[in-house]
Amino acid sequence: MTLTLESAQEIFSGRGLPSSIPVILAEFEKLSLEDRLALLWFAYTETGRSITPAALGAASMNLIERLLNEIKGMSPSEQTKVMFDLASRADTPIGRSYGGFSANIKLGFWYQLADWMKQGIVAPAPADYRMSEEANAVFEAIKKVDGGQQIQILRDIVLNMGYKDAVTAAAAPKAQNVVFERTEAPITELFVEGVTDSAPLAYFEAMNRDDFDAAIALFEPNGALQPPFQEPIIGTDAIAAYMRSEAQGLNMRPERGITEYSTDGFKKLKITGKVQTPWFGVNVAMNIAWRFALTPEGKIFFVAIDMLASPEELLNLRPPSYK
Ligand code: ECH
Repeated sequence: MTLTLESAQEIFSGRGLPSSIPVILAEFEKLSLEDRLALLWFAYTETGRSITPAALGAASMNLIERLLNEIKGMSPSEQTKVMFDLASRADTPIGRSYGGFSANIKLGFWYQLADWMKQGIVAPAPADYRMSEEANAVFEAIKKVDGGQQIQILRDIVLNMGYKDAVTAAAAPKAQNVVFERTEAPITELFVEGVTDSAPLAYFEAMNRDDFDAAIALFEPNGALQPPFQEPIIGTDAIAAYMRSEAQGLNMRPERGITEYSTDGFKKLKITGKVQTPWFGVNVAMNIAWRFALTPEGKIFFVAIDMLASPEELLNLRPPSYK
């Protein structure tokens, strides 16, 4: 039996705690628009996760400067309407532009608005707004998960805002990747307990240098990468494009791993560790698992990236029968 994409997706799966993120996101979707925006404001300003603005290369925001200035020049009620329209995914010119932004541009857009809201330049969240009971329950659930999961929730919500259809997606400008300037030296000379295979180690080192060509060279041509809560991205061209847009400036600190062998010569590795996003730098360490399938020649056939449900999961490497 040889490994397929479907069977690779199953490796080491079902051995961890289920994530509460999809549940929280589904509950969030049921809230009124007022509640959603208020909740985001509280989650962003009160959970104490601070964004490191230095990470955001000045050049990148030029791409949306016109749009941001347009919003800045609006009356407070028009500004509020823009935010409501984005949250409700309304078909408006701004909603369409936003729908075509890359992930980091969407985050940068809201980062700028949040900053202007704090300064009173853009209509702030009404200070006396009282969230519904349901919204409070979602907020409490968000407070209970760790920092890495909190920022993942914020990111998912921001990515799903705005108007999106096939036409908008196809017309989206391709070259609008945010350039993150590394504020800290990338992590090098990794020692990963229990892992001696060169492909995963070379993968982490290349990713920590933003050397995506080197990372891609480690994959099988029809290899696949599956980001957290997403479908796999198949083929080295698609993975390269994804990495250039989404994986810049990440610091990966894999800590330990286990290997399982298949009869067909494939190797399966599960490696856990921490990842920092340039948005939050050292302020937030995400607990991550990578599940690799390597071909008999040592190429990466598949890698899934999972956001772990709790820090204890970092040590949860043994198959159930070993416990
Ligand atoms: C305000 C109120 C009104 C509404 C809104 C507001 C603003 C909200 C703002 C939110 C900003 C949120 C941000 C979140 C950033 C999250 C980043 C995350 C990154 C995770 C990356 C991972 C990487 C994994 C990978 C690995 C690989 O090996 C391969 C590649 C890859 C308050 C105005 C909306 C401003 C900035 C969670 C896990 C490890 C798959 C990429």
